[in-house]
Amino acid sequence: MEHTNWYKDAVIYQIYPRSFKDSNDDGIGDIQGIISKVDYLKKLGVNCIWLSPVYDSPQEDNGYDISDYYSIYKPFGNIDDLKKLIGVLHENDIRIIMDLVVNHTSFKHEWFKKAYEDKNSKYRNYYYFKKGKGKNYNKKPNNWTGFFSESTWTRVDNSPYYYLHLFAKGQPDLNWENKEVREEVKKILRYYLDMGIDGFRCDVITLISKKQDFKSRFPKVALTGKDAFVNGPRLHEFLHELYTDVYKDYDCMTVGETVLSNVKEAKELVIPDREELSMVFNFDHTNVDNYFGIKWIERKFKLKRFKKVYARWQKAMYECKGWNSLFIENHDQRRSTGRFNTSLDPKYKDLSSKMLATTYFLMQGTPFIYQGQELGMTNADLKTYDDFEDVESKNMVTLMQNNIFVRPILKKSLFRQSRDNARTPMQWDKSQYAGFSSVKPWMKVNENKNYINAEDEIKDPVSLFNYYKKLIDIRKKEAIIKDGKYIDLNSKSTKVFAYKRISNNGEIIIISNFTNKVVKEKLLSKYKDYCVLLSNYENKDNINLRPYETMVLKKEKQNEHN
Ligand code: ISL
Ligand code: CA
Repeated sequence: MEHTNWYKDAVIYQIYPRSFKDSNDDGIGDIQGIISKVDYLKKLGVNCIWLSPVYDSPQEDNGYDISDYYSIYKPFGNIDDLKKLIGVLHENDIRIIMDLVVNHTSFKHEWFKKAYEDKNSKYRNYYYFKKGKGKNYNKKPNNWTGFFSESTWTRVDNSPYYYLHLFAKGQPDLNWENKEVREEVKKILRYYLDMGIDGFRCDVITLISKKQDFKSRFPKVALTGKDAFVNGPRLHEFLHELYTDVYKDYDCMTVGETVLSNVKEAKELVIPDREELSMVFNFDHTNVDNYFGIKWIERKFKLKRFKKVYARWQKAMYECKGWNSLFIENHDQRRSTGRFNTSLDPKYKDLSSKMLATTYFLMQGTPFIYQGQELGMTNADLKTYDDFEDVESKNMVTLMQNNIFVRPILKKSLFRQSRDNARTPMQWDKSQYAGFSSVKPWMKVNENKNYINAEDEIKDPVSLFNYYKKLIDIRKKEAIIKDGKYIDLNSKSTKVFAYKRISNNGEIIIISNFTNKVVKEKLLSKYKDYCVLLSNYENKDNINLRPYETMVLKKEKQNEHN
């Protein structure tokens, strides 16, 4: 099957089903709810959705813990609903990629249940069970720590054995060394591709291969053992195997969530000849406001650092002909409004959100929009520990309760960084539950639904929503955005982000003021003859940029002037 690389022309909208739209008044979003909003997606102009997990799951990690890959979590609907959704989307020329969570399953998966109960079951080898150390095996097999601030080992009741989980206890890691596990994964892939799914967002795909020594590693502040479980020795081999045995037969795409990978490692996953993944989803730019990639340790945002990260990734991907994703939000990140130097001040909120949107959207790669981002939705109003829903946040609370030394440092950053911030119900209108549901939703609706909601945004011609529509249009019209080379125009400026996209088709300039002050900018006079494709202010000045001003400029072809 020929691969058309359609994903290079895609604008992908991420749906977190639990919080998108409730169709049957139980307070939980569902697939029928998504179907009822396809016209909204169409209006926005996106041409692909990424559906966060809808599979059957005990929801310890909101679906990133799957107990049955072939059925749907009941409150979300059933397989027929999913088929209907695929059909309706396709009729509207919108593709759909699903979340593929195969680094781990849920501990309620049949495979794990059998493995846990019976040491001699063949499923034992689907996971990692290792004997503990010391007298009575009371010590864990090694000192690794996982992503949710706890040991990666949980003991099997009344047994010397422990099982490995890089995430929560309810998310045991699959043993990819076992060929049978890989065959199971291929079966899942084919099942959904044959159903009409257009591709997969591959959850924590850089963790699937582990160094097999299972030795303790030098202790780290977080993620001790990561050199043994990130970008492991057989990662490339496993991905290539999935490609040759499955992906190559479908015109599908794969986007790998490449946690903890640097540019060099990421490139190796997407160089087309290697036949592994279509694109990567990296976090270097979302780590600019923390230290050591640890989100709990806050670091002041510096524009120069932000630009440097983008320049590095843009250059690397262009040169290796790989492909990147462009995003500023997802279900694991706090909202971008109020982040990356943008402002929550009502005077500047919209202006600065448009500015950030323009800046990331027109680079090379496939842009993603996380639900509500197009409305300028803001962080959840989290006040007490009881407000947390997310397993990661709850684990942090336990950690703080057990360790008074870390408490003062972590408390503030927990509220600031909790993943719950991005998971509040979608704000459709001003009604009591924001049009998400007619009953009290599973998570509290943000009070600001009264002035941040889809209904108002759609009506207002200069809203953020309508601005995103224009950005999407520009991407559709201008081939330079897809193919052009990226050139940083003023890497030294601490206030202005400016870059050029250039190809045989011409050039496009993006200039953004990341401050709330007027800034003198030489580039304005340099490009004064270029025409303005889009801006968040009405008339352009050729000397100064106004607070959070952003513009997209294009050099007209010579003959177009005549
Ligand atoms: O959000 C994070 C921690 O603060 C990230 O490190 C996150 O855990 C990492 O990006 C992996 O995320 C993905 O896999 C997790 C799941 O909880 C996330 O929602 C998912 O996006 C385990 O499946
Ligand atoms: Ca529902």
